[in-house]
Amino acid sequence: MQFKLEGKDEQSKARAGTITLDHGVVETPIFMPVGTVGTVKGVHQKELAEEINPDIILGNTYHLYLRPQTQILEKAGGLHKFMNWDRNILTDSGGYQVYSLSANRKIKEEGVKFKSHIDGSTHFFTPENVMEIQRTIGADIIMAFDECTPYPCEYNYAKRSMHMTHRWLDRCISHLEKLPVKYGYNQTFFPIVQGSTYKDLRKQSAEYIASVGADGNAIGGLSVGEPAEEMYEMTEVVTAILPEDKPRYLMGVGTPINILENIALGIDMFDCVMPTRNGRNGMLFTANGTINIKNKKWEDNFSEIDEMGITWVDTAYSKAYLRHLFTVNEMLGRQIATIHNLGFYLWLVREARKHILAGDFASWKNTMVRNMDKRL
Ligand code: PRF
Repeated sequence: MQFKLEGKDEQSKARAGTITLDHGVVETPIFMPVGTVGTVKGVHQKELAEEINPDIILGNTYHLYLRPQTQILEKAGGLHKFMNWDRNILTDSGGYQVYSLSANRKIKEEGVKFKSHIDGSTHFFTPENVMEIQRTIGADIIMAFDECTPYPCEYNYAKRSMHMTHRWLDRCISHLEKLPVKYGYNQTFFPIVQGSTYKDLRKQSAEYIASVGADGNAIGGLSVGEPAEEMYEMTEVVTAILPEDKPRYLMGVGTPINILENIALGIDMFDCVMPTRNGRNGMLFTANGTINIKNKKWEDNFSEIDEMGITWVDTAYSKAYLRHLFTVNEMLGRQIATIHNLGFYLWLVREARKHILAGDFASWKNTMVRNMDKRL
């Protein structure tokens, strides 16, 4: 993997770069659509590639391990082939899903014992087997196995957990070295900074993570319910320590405003279920604020979904029609809203990149944040 910095904003810490991976070049800042279980929900791969056009998408180890299960992915020749996606994929390690989804989990030094959210069956994740699973899934970027602490989190718990995440990181690295790649292309590995909302822990964790010298670094444990200001403070502390010449990935963030603010703090990569999940619930993100398309006020509004026309659905359908589809619970409504939202998120990060390269990111960002902070 290669990261090239192409431009830096002078009034903020925003950067524009390129990450070169074996399934293509990723222009940063990037938003990675979430394809949890081998599909970006509701969007055909053709539409995803041609209309939304992300250089990389995300998959989840936790979900793919449970279904279709790793042996099926191995027989398929890896996730890219299985799902017919020939661009880059990043897999999250399960270090978050196991805490947010599974029942009766027990976290110990050895690993996490948990019950599947699907059938209640018992499973055990360790740093070692999570590396094996991610080798078999075959993503271009694979993530360390970590513990994402909840918010709020008591200091001593956060501290103990952070140290365990660091020990798990060492185990991930030494096990991964023993595991050859399976499908003929490289996989790069990103460690994850934890430390809850404590500045001293965040610093310590960032220093530890930086010291392992990975190709890229991630920040976890944020956007778990803390106020946005606290998230930005933590990002700032951590990006000051993580190396400049490696991409920085803020996991599970966030709203369009969160994304712009974190780009300004030096983050290069994002993922979040918000554009897809909220889209399925009828919430549309636009440059002028959010729309709840289920609202009665759109009943006879025959204007285009979004006059910006970022994706074809924006100008092909009216707000009234999309509202109707949600009212009668037609799946096309959820598909249209998903395409619109993902198109908007990708437009937003591409626009951020353009403004970083043009040298006027900070002022553009402030205007965008003001405009987007509305309900239409
Ligand atoms: N760890 C991992 N994945 C994540 C997170 C984390 O802390 C978060 C937190 N927002 C989202 N996804 N492994």
